Amino acid sequence: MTKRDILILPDAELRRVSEPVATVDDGIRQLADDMLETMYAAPGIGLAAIQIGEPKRMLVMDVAREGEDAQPMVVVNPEIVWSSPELSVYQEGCLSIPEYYEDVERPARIKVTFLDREGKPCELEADGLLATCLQHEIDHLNGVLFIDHISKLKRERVMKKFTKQARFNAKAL
Ligand code: K1U
Ligand code: ZN
Repeated sequence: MTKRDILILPDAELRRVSEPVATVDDGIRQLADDMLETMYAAPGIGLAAIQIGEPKRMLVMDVAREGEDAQPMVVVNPEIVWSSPELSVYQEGCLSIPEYYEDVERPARIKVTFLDREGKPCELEADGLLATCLQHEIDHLNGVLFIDHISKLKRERVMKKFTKQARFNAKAL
């Protein structure tokens, strides 16, 4: 397992739409292991492949609470097949937008189909943090970031801050 670098806003790769995974093979399982290693080290509760520069429709998650056993999940080619009309608000963060948190409103419950790390078709009904995290990660597969769900004013402020920081880092190299 290898810890990989996480792309940071405003990296243009984060806006790329990821491609479906054709076959869940050893290469995909290796990538999933690298993603889990990277997510736990960050630390985070989710990670999409594009966040480490791999434009593939796959994500990893672990929403276990502190003190509970780890519950690593590998989710390949996810599709949201149902969303509840009720919404819920959760304060979200993103490993690609470090130290910025904002309330986001999303469907409270969703049903998702996907392939697991063995390539087996699965269906999952999720609520709470699991539903929020799944929607956040599936957005990444479509080049969407959680700041796209907040006000234009707040988004422009964040973009400005991270663009300035990236210019400063590039000069320091
Ligand atoms: O996609 C990502 O960048 C990961 C992101 C997932 C997420 C968090 C909150 C709501 C929706 C989706 C993170 O993991 S941010 C870090 C974080 O939430 C966290 C870090 C340490 C302990 C607990 C949570
Ligand atoms: Zn994110």
